[in-house]
Amino acid sequence: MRTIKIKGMQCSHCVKAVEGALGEIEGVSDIRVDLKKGEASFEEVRPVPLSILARQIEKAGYELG
Ligand SMILES: [Cu+2]
Repeated sequence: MRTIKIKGMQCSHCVKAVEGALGEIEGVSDIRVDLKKGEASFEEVRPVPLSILARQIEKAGYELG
C-alpha cells in the first residue's frame, strides 16, 4: 500500500476524479481517496514513477502535495 498527498480536492467529485485518474495507471488497484486528509492510497503491482502519478493527478486538475 502506497499513500500520496494530493492538493486541491474539495468535494466528492474531486475524489471521483482522482480515483479515475489513478485508476488509469496500469498496475494500480484498490484506490482509496481520503478527502479530509488530502490523501490517496493504492496498491501497485510495481512501483509507479512519481512523474506518472504527478501527470495523472495534474490531468485531473489537482497537484501532488
Ligand atoms: Cu470537488
